[in-house]
Amino acid sequence: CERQDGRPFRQRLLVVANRLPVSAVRRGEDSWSLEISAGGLVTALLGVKEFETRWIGWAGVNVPDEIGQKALTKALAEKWCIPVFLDEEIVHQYYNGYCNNILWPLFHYLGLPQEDRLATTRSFQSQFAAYKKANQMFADVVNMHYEEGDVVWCHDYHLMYLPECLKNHNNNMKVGWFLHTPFPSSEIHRTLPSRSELLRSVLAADLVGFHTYDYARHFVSACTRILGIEGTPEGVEDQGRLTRVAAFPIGIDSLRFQNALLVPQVQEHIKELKERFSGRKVMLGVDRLDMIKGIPQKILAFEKFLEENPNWRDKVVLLQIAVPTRTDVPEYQKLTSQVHEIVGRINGRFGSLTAVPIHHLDRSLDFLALCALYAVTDVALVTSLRDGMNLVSYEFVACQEAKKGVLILSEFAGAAQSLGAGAILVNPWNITEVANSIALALNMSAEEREKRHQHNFHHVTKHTAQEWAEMFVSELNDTVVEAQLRTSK
Ligand code: ADQ
Repeated sequence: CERQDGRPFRQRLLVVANRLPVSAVRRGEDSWSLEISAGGLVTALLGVKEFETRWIGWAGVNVPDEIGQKALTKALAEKWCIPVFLDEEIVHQYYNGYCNNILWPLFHYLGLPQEDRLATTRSFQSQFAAYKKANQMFADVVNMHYEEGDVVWCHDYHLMYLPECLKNHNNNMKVGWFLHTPFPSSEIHRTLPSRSELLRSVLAADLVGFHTYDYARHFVSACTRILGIEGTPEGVEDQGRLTRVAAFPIGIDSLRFQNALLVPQVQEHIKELKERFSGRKVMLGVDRLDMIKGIPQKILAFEKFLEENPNWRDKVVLLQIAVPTRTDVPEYQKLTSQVHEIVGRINGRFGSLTAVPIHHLDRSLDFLALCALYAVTDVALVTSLRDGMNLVSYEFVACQEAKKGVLILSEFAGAAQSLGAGAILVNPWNITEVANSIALALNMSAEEREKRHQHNFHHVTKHTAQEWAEMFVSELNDTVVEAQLRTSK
């Protein structure tokens, strides 16, 4: 298919997410420096060559003045990014408030905020109003840049009100929405005061996607029970209009990880790590320091393992790399202190003058250092209490062709549905079960490890991030064509 000027036609994909895939730092009144932050979504979409992708989102900085906004808009355009400017008050109410304090814990089964119920109810209303206002601001930017034939792909719980805002403006727009977190059971979702409004808004999209079939099922049940409308094998149907609902499990760019292991600097680092931990098995945890990741539970299980297996005490080390997030929130500060306290106690109990059983780092590692760590690991521990998918488990598998290490994986991570046959699945709340699984993993025969690894490696290398993005967008295109055929009949 060609344009009139003879250039090949590539459909434009407008990816709308709360944050742009760049970090912006102001260098002067009208100058900015930008750094690409390569998260899973960016690498997924970089690999998709059949679309011309534009990103729309918040740059993560407050830019109150027009000169700064103009300069940032210009700088971002070179990275195919379009900013949405949010002021501090909106960010506080919409992002810190409604998104992170209400939707994030609720979707991970941690419930609504408990303290001072009346105050919460009052702030709930203003936070929801700010959420809707912010979503409308995203919609205004999309509308300004939309061209006929574009595909608009909205991402995550920050933008549940966006599909409705977009369709109200232009009902012919092709709109998809994908949730990166779990969608909880309808019994949990129904506790949310704005439960119906959010569901109705998401249903304005043409295609709604989740990581797993279970999350899609929970969403359809919530629509049936809360809105009283019908679920069908394809999705949800309301007054003759179908919203397609389906599972699209995300993947990673596995080749990027495999190739990184060939870089001389990484090989050198692997050699150093092997020497540093020689004679000991390496266990690894890599998480954002968030309640949902089950870090205290993981460390307590490791303590129980050391208690019950004295012969392993000087033969194993747990490396826990935890990137701090939301450091200004008291609950997260409490979590950090709790983790430090448990680690200190265990190192005091089981350490010696020359070695400690747990190395805990409160920081992010760069990509190549992370790959080297994955490669030298014997056992990876992912103990999320709930997790939409969990890409760390995929990244570990991608880096294990040589070692064929064991993955211990929470049954409450979406990844349990794809990597379950190769991993040891655990209930992270059951400390004894996790401790026993550590023993099982460390004592596993080479044949068993090989068999389990091959299963997972096949999955991770076959179902990539690029495939995920292509499948979602092509399903969205097909859904819209089918809907047009249905209405023209
Ligand atoms: P996250 O909750 O951020 O993502 P995850 O899927 O594990 O969780 O992705 C984290 C990413 O950050 C990985 O690429 C990992 O390498 C990186 N990372 C984590 N800790 C790090 C550290 N200490 N140093 C360097 N890098 C680190 C959300 C959902 C997930 C879902 C993804 C994608 O919560 O469930 O899998 O989106 O949809």
